[in-house]
Amino acid sequence: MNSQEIRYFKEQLEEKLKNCSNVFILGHKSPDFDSIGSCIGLYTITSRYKKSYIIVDDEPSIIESGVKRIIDENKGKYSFIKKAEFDALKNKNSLIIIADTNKKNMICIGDEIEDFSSVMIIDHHEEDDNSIVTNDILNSVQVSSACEVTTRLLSSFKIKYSKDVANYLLAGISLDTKRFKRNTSAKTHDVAEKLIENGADIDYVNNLFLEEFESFCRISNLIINGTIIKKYSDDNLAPIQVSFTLNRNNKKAIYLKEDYAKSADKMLKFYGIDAAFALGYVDDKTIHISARSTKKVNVGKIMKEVYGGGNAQSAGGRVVSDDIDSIEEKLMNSISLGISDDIEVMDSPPIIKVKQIKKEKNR
Ligand SMILES: [Mn+2]
Repeated sequence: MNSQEIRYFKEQLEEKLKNCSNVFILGHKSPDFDSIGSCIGLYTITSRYKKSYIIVDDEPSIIESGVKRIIDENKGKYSFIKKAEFDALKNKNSLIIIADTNKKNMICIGDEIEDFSSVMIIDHHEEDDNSIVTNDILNSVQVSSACEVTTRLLSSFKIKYSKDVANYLLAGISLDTKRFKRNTSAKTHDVAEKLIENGADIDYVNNLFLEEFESFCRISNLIINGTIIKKYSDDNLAPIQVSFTLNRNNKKAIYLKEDYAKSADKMLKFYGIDAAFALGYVDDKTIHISARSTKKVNVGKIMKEVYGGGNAQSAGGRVVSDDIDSIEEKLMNSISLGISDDIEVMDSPPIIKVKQIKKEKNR
């Protein structure tokens, strides 16, 4: 990506910013540091011209903690909106800018992107049949990250940005280069140098990574220390698999509310579970339950029975109790409520434990 391409794109962007009614910036689903950093960097440019919004439609409880911290720290500063708010604010003169992806299936607005005449993309990923068609795309797989491109755009606009913005952009580059170990060109270092000159702080970036790692450890610890998987069906070929995650080695252990949500989410994603429940304490007396499912099980119905509510695929609940076993039992006994009538619940379903690495006896 040479300077001429950056300059050309800058001119196109400037032109579109003058003519549009408002601006919507979005990255890919399940935002990472590169996605959120480039969105914020782009917002810094576009908000000087027109009212701008950043669309993040993911449920806050399952957004990775470092990214969530960036969003939470900036709630008042940038206009973060959900897809539903976008639907209310969009019009035919809106400018849509997509960062860190070029695929329709990776963005929360999906095929609706085709309804807009002004769509611009800043990316560093391969294009394919699912890519959004637009002339205004600044994309090269040679480039480290969307944040690298965004930083170059900021320089070409000669826009001064805050230390915070510099931090987020550096975090994005740091993530996608695995700390400057891959996809790193002289230009990447050049851009990083500019960010550091603008106040980016390596300690802040390292802390963001550390926070993500600590969250990963807590969630793994919760899952490994006591997830059981039950199968429900009268047809052994395709049983419905439901997981129950609870720290069985320390039932009084306290986790963050989002740890339960993320645990349930990970069970669906990595274990191919149809419905996942995670429960445990959020303080010394309150039990929190998070429930996630695919289309086969209505967890909202189940949670309505068990101290909570929600929709078919995402629900939760809270109860003050010192008897977590009975809460889990009630949950297990209510499963049939969320499973369609043509599937029977087996009398004594087999239980599988998520594998736990055995502790070495001799050290
Ligand atoms: Mn990226």
